[in-house]
Amino acid sequence: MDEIMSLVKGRDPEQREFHQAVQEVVETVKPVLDRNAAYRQQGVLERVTEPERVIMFRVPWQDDDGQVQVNRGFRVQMNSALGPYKGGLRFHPSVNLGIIKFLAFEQVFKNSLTTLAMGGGKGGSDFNPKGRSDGEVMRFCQSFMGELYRHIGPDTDVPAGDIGVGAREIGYLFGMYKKLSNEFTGVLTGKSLNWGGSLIRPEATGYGNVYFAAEMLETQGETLEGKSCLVSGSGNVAQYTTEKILELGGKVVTLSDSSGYIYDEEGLDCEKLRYVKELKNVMRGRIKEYVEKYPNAVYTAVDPTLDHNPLWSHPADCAMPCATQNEVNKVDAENLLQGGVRLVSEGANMPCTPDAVDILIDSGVLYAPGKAANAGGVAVSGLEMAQNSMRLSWPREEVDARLKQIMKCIHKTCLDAASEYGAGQNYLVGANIAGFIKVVNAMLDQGLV
Ligand code: NDP
Ligand code: 2IT
Repeated sequence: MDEIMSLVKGRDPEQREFHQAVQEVVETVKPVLDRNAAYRQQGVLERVTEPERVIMFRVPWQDDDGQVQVNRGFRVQMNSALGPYKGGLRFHPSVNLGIIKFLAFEQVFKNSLTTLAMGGGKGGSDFNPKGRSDGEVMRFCQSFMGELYRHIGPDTDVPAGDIGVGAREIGYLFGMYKKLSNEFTGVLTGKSLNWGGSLIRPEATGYGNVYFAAEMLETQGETLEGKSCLVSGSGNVAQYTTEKILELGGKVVTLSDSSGYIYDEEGLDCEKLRYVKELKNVMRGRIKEYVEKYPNAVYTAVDPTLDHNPLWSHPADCAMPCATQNEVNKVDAENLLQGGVRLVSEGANMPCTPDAVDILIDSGVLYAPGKAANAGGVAVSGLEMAQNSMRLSWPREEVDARLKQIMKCIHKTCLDAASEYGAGQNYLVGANIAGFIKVVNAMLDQGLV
């Protein structure tokens, strides 16, 4: 294990988030390698931690003042053992190769858990869409696709959204792909409904996260009814996590963005959530505006130099981090326990730091890692691909029922794998082991490629 970590770190010393994601998987799959000598002989860890292909490219575009801007584009095609590369695109100024590699690595095991035939990949850019006009976003997306189109395709690599990439960006990206390739195909998921999108795809990550949390609670004979929840973020995943919690009778008291968070002691309701969707998706505003509309709520600006985020200090039963990686650290985890939290389900990718995860699991919290809990998004992307191939679209109830079934199945798969390897109800161990075994067995079947 030390050998593989020093290999990975030695190759790319600056890619901290990638090391973090690899370390977690390598540690938890050790018993799998101990049981099967072929894995070690065939160098599966060395192979699975090295992307099949990395594409980096210049993205030049012109802003509204006529100034030339240059961003960097990425697509990491991590693993295609189970199907075409599949995974989102992130547009955020913090994006670099290490971040995209960590996300692509997580995606491989997540996609493996979904039961669908999808390999893993991820892409994006350090472009910051915040404050940019629709015209600027369109020109950026067109330039980005001007290079990306030659590397993707419905049977090769199918990107989707992630932070900073929603329905608007997918539309501009799709338009340019169609023009360049002269083909109308299911090359992207998260498309709008009237030209190839799937019902429930916008909702899928958040709904799936809550379905997974409900499954975990059911093992204790409990439900979400009456439970108070801390939710972070206010984008796609946070909005639909909130919507499903409310539908199941739970209470959501916080939402956030990168500047701060709101605490609404009365809890959000459908009307307040409708306002948040309008504020974030249409007006593209900030979460602090919530308290102007609902003055009983309190906004707290978060000082990034603080050693913790006060959002996680409020008393609650459940926490669903839905913003970004490493947003819950050791101090936050201690504060969650102090506040009575008994369930943490990761809507975001790797939102808890490794020491936070240890604290939560050691104290018996029901903890669901992102690669299991947020797999509903990519699962419904897989269902969008299936519908596109058939040139048919399924009704809302059918997609939702399939999503629910897939989340139930992932939950069971995690528990079965954890129990087979003597890890009790440890969902982290279960998700990593089950996701890993399926991928590496497919790799071994397909030879050294
Ligand atoms: P959105 O862009 O819709 O929303 C992101 C939210 O997180 C915003 O509220 C944003 O605030 C906040 N945020 C982003 N970066 C930071 C940061 N550095 N610090 C604090 N807050 C931040 O993205 P999504 O909701 O789609 O994605 C959220 C998370 O869920 C990500 O980890 C993503 O990888 C993961 N995910 C998304 C899936 C999907 O289908 N969309 C599927 C599975 C996982 P601000 O406006 O200030 O930037
Ligand atoms: O992290 C993720 O799973 C996503 N951003 C969704 C990927 C997808 O292809 O739908």
